[in-house]
Amino acid sequence: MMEQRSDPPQLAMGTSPSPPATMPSEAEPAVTRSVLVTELVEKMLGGAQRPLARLISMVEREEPTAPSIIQQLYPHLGKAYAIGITGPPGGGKSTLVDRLTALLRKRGLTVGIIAADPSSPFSGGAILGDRIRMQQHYLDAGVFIRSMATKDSHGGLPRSAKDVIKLMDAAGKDIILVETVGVGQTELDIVETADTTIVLLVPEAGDAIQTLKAGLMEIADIFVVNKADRDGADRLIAELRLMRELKHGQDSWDVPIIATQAHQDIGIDELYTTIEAHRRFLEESGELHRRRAQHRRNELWEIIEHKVRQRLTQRARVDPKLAALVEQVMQAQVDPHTAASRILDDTDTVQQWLMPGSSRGGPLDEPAGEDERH
Ligand SMILES: Nc1nc2c(ncn2[C@@H]2O[C@H](COP(=O)(O)OP(=O)(O)OP(=O)(O)O)[C@@H](O)[C@H]2O)c(=O)[nH]1
Ligand SMILES: [Mg+2]
Repeated sequence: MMEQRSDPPQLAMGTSPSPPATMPSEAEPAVTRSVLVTELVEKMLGGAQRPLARLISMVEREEPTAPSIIQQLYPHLGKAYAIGITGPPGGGKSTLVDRLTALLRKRGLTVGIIAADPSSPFSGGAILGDRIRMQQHYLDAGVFIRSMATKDSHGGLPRSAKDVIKLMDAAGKDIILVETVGVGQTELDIVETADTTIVLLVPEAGDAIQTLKAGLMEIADIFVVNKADRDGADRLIAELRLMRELKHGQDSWDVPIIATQAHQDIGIDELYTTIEAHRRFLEESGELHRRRAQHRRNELWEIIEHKVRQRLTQRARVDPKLAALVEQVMQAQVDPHTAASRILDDTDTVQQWLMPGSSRGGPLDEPAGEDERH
């Protein structure tokens, strides 16, 4: 499709804070914006790439229209299959994603790629490297690539990644590949997001795995030992097998261990066959349905937590009483537990915080609020 060809910098856009020139301006009336959104969603559902890119940007920036975007595309979800690939920095995740994408395209499947880049000084370089590596896919209208900055320097997925997956799903992508750098706990994000989670390890990481192994077993649906051309690959595979033995019988899915050499395209076919087998296992056992239901429930709590926190921080900015309490905590004059109880026990504050529109007048014009704690 010409549209993507004329708009190649989608990867860079994901991490760039500056909106594309075609974005609605801040001053644009809400009605115009909602008409625009509906139009964009329709075009995106028809498979157009540029509206997809624009909607992703809106969702990523948490614009006021973001919830209505998701609401509109919600009936069109559920066809895509999401595969998460997590592992240490430089392990070969992007190379693997590139090779898997080539394989999927040969089989006539369309692909969405989300590359979560740690917000580190190196990420600029990683994005550039990925762009060069995945050049062939940038020219392919059946592939949509998006890079997103991660929550923190250790990796993990940005909160909006789940919505970006929804957008790609609604846009008709068959398979969505999500690459995240996993260091310790951050892999959990991907488990909460993907249908199949691949944990990629490399021989060099052998020792680090010792400390992580129990956790990794919980996370992985499939282990990939990439850079199998390097020394220590056999040892790593043996260690993983041993871990699996110990866990054997607890689950009906025995986590496969696949050796790959992504840069040489070795092992990719076997990996995809294994992914398909896992998908079949999830579908036939009803586990896919359960997993997705759980993900949706957790996502609901996440959204609520995020909003509650966001509103409270906003409120602390405009409510002098709350701001003063926060300051007292910062100065160690009040302990955080006492302060938290005081906030949560204050009916007026809680009401204003959870339902900002519930009373006339802003928090600052509400002199009655001054003596709410007596
Ligand atoms: N020897 C060897 N090198 C590989 C293999 N797979 C990938 N590489 C190389 O490893 C380097 C890092 O690969 P990437 O695909 O960028 O790794 P990544 O995990 O995406 O890295 P980050 O996204 O920066 O964390 C590149 O130079 C690849 O060519 C492999 O199987 N064997
Ligand atoms: Mg990468």
